[in-house]
Amino acid sequence: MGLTLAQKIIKEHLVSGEMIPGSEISLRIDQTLTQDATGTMAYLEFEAMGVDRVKTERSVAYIDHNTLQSGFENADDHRYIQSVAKKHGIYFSRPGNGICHQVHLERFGIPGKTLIGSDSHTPTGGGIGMLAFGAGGMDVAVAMGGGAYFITMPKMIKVNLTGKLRPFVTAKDVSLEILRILSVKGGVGYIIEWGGEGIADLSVPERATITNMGTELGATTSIFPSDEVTKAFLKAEGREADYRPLASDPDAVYDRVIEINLSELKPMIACPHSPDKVVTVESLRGTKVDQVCIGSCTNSSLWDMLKVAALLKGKTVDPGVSLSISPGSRQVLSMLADCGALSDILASGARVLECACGPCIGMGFSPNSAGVSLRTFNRNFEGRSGTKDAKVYLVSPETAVAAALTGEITDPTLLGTMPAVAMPRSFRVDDSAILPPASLEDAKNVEVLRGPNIKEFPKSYPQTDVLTAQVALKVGDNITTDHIMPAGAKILPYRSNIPYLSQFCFAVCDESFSKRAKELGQSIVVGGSNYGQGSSREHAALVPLYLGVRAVIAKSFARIHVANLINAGILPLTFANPDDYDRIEQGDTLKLSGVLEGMKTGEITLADESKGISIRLLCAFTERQIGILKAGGLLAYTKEQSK
Ligand code: MIC
Ligand code: SF4
Repeated sequence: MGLTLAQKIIKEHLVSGEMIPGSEISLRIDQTLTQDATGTMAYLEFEAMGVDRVKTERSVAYIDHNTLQSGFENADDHRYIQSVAKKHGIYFSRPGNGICHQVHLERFGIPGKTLIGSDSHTPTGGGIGMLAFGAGGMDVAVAMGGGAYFITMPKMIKVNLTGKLRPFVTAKDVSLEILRILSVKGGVGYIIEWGGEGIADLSVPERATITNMGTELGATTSIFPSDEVTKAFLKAEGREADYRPLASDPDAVYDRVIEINLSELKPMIACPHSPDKVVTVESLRGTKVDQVCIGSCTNSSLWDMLKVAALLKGKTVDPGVSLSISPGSRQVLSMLADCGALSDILASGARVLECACGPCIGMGFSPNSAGVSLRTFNRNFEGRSGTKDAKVYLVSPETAVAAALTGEITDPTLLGTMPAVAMPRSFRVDDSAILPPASLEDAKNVEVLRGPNIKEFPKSYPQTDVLTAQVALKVGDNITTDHIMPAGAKILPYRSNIPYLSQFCFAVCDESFSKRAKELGQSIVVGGSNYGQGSSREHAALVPLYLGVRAVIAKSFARIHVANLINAGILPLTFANPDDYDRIEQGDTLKLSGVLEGMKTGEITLADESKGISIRLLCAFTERQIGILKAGGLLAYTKEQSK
């Protein structure tokens, strides 16, 4: 039986386990990336492991999230990351150089390699044929130290593309279409491989838009083959030597095959507040728009920006709309400047922001009260923009421009003829904003610079056999890590200050949670299905840990978050009968007993002492995970193991 492309790369990198879907495997990791919002914590964890120099082929630290310096915190954290990178063998991409995923694709991504990044959109690398995963900072720290990365062996979905995209219909519309088909839960437990004759016309940045948003499906990762298109992209980056053709075997077997005919696709739009609430743009025609934001790791490539510039050329943004454009990297921005496209953008009245995440993570550009914002980003979770009652829609760059010019949601095909856009054959390569690490010899003298914003890591708790605690919070389905630990300009600077962050934990759902959890001392959170979807931020586990959350009981969990809970030593359990979710109320006192044995047998009984009922809970931990939970988290476990 033939193998899929992902299975081939897994096989090449397999350290332990068997490639049987559902069982735990571990992989050798060739490359890692971090960004600044998760990086500070990841490098503190790396330092705690006591490894001198990274053991990966390439590790890169990017600064792209916390670029608004309204106090010393971000600047201090950036200095810390820069110095720690220099000392330990990590490349450092300076602020302004671009969004991690865009720059990594341009300068470091290599087909067939494995990559993990402390950011959930790391699967962007799948656009170039990498097997790339989003992970918690602690897992990235372990990989930098030479440790393997553990995942559950996924099943395989193949998406077969036929036909050809029509003008004004884009890769983003393909992403939205697959979200419409599969929902934000539909990819959980799967790797999504894209193939079929339709991929031949998709450039690497377009493929990367699609693999980027595979994250919103909950997929383990997404990947495209490495072919002539990949080769041309690498050549344009002056990296043809990194090319390697890769494809799945003709007789590879998939668990599910989905067909999409590109010729039939229409411009699509995701409505508030979930990336899978997808309808056609046409159906919302005429809705008034206050703000349009173009950029983010999903849609900020040169190809996207050149199309935007061509559509804006000679036109002016509607007076009722504020338009922001953030090119994904310095390479993209400088090439826009070189060819004059930047002038077309500026002349239209757009506000050009720096090459960073910016509005996507609420770092400025929050919409007006109850404002309608159309964004080319990948997430529109409630409150993420910084304005709680804003209505954020996700669209392609073409649909974004149509709204910016008309002031309302407009099907871009109504704009007339799509201007011809030519991509250069080679890109402007300037790596001066990527600082290489110190040599082994010099590294000894590099001082790691720590600012006062770096506070202690929260205390963790080895698992006990009995746990009695109150339900401090009960939440519904699809709770995102933006609910658990919000981001945004006001909070993000404190990603290395867990005590400060803890005030905002779950604030989107219940502002009194933080105080209540602290007063309870130890508590349990109850959730619905797909609990913890979205970001890879381990803060969504570390902050609850700090507040005394000892277990989360949910109908089901998102992949990265459940790994982060285990790494933090918090017990994730699921209901054997999902209807039992309805029987528990916030404030109930729950007693878990026989936990240590139950972690092995896979079943733990819970007594709801307030209701006088008992409920069956399930878990499926591997021996390693049991070891981590018993030790009180991955850091404690790693220390124990190295004794
Ligand atoms: C996001 O898009 O939510 C982020 C900010 O990039 C996160 C990482 C973080 O919370 O720092 C992600 O996607 O993992
Ligand atoms: Fe940055 Fe947004 Fe991409 Fe996250 S999704 S990495 S915040 S651009």
